[in-house]
Amino acid sequence: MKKVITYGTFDLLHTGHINILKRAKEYGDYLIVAISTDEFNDIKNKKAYYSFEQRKAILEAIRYVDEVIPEETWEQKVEDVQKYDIDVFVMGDDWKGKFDFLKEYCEVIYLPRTVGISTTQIKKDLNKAHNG
Ligand code: C2G
Repeated sequence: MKKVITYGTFDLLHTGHINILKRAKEYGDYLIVAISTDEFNDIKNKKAYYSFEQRKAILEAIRYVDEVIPEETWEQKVEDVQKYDIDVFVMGDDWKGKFDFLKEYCEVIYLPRTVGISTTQIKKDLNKAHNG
């Protein structure tokens, strides 16, 4: 069984997230998503609208996702790839090159981001609509 892993916050789920999950799954038979905990989001300076539990439940409902694990540190990726016997690591290309150190453990793929959508933009648009 070919196993794929990807990492992220996946807050306010949108089609950019769905696209990368769908495409990541195409590289194997089993997709693990390591979703950032609220504590790790603090380290990433990201404030998610949904809690870890909510974001985890939402991801587990997606047909392309087979398993969701917590992402708690930047350093856990090598351990995860070995522990879960991962063949392919996939990330959006805003991360291009950042995880090439994983190439000695698995295939590393950076996929083009979906243009025109982001959680940050959604929040901005909603604030504008609400505050006029
Ligand atoms: N993404 C995308 N297109 C978008 C928005 C996001 O392809 N329009 C991808 C990102 O490139 C990433 C994934 O969706 O691969 C999740 O995005 P985020 O939740 O923003 O994740 P990020 O904060 O980049 O966290 O250790 C890695 C980090 O946890 C990645």
